[in-house]
Order: sequence, then C-alpha cells, then structure tokens
Amino acid sequence: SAAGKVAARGAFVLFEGADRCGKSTQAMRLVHTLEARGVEAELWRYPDRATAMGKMIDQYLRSKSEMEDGAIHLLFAANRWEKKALMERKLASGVTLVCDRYSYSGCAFTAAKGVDGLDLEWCRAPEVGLPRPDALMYLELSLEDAAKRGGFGEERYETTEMQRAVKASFEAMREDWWDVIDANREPDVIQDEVLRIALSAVEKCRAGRELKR
Ligand code: T5A
Ligand code: NA
Repeated sequence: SAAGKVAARGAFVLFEGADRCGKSTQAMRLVHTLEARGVEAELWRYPDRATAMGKMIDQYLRSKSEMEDGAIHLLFAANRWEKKALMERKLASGVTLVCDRYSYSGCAFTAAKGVDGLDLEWCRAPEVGLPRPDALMYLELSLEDAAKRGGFGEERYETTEMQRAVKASFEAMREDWWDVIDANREPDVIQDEVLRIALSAVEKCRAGRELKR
C-alpha cells in the first residue's frame, strides 16, 4: 500500500534526584549535545508552571498559597496528565524528550512529607497510565555535597529535613533499570556518562527494540 513510513519513536529521557544535584544543568546540556549530533530533542520540565494548573503549583511552591497535601499531590500529577497527549505525539513523531523531573519527584516529595495515609502506594496511583521513561538517570549527591552548591532557595521543600526524607523516598522507589549517576563530579564528566546513556536509549527506540525495564 501507499501507507507512509512510520517514524522511529523518540526517547523519553528523564533526570531525577533531590535538589541541587544538577538535573537542570545536565538536561539543558544534553539537549544541545543531542541536537548537535542530529538527534531532534526538546527540553521538558515538571512542574510545567506555564499552564493554569502550573500557576497554582508555582504559587504553592513559593508559599503564596496553601493547599492540602493530597490536593497539591494530585495537582502535580494532573499537570503531567494535561501534557500527556502532547508528550506522546512528540515521542511518536520521533522527537526525543529530555525531561527535568517527572512522576518520581512527584511521589518522592509527597511521600517525604510523612503525612498519614499519603504513603508511596497512594502517591503512585494517579501516576499510573502516564508515559514511562526509556531511561531514568538518578543523580546522586550527598546532602553535604549539595549544601556546598549554595544555600537553599526560598521555595517550599528546600530544607535539610525535607531533602533527607526525599532522598529516602527515592531510595525506596529505586528500580534495577535506573541509571544511578555520581553527581559529585565535574559537569563535563557527568555529561559524558549522561550522553552515552541517552544515545543508547535513542538507538533502542529507533530500532524499536525491547527496553530493559
Ligand atoms: N515537585 C516537583 C513535587 O513536589 N512534585 C512533583 O510532581 C514535581 C515535578 C520543583 C519543586 O517541586 C517539587 C520538587 C521541587 O521542590 P524545580 O523547579 O525542579 O523544583 O527545582 P529547582 O530549584 O529548579 O532545581 P533543583 O534545586 O532541583 O536543582 P537541579 O536542577 O538539580 O540543579 P541545577 O542544575 O540547577 O544546579 C544547582 C546548582 O549547582 C551547580 C549549578 O551551577 C547550580 O548553581 N551545579 C554544579 N556544581 C558543581 N558540580 C556540578 N556537577 C554541578 N552541576 C550543577
Ligand atoms: Na532544576
């Protein structure tokens, strides 16, 4: 038939980790490096503070508004759901999405609050059905080394106790297929490792091969 060729799928490449581990730095660099190598790539980040829901999240994070812990958790998840169809269209059209935080941050941060009833299992429920990453790079940095990168900002969750609990939640969620990256190195050294992992995910998606998870 005259049916067009199906475009190779782009890869969903995700960075996760506690605050100041270098996610944004690595994600931005990766997009540039991939593009320079002819891989069509876009930088995505969550929360997406540009949407109506994202604006409510932004207000909450900047402590300009208060919300029940369950409600803000669902809002973070809804902020991913509202972008789901677009994300899937982009991936299907062959664009690789380099994403700065996703569902794993969503679960790690809410669970870290230690609120009765809002355990990891509860946190995961609204994430089920969202796109799963083809590669998840967990940037690992000790609290001490993170502290060397400057003081906390003004946002909610930027306290030592919260960050300690967030790291514990990530540890509890950690699965074999994640790539754990030592984030306490020079950005260029980290980027070499990040690029290898991303290119391998891009190749697998292009070839339509079974992914390791
Ligand atoms: N959240 C998020 C939820 O509760 N639920 C959710 O569902 C989601 C998606 C969003 C907040 O919302 C929470 C989590 C967060 O609390 P954000 O906007 O992602 O927060 O957070 P930011 O404050 O922008 O980013 P982080 O603090 O997490 O920092 P990054 O992105 O990990 O680190 P980066 O790259 O900005 O670097 C931090 C500093 O370190 C330096 C950088 O120059 C910068 O100064 N640096 C290095 N220094 C030495 N060596 C290296 N290798 C370095 N790499 C970077
Ligand atoms: Na960031």
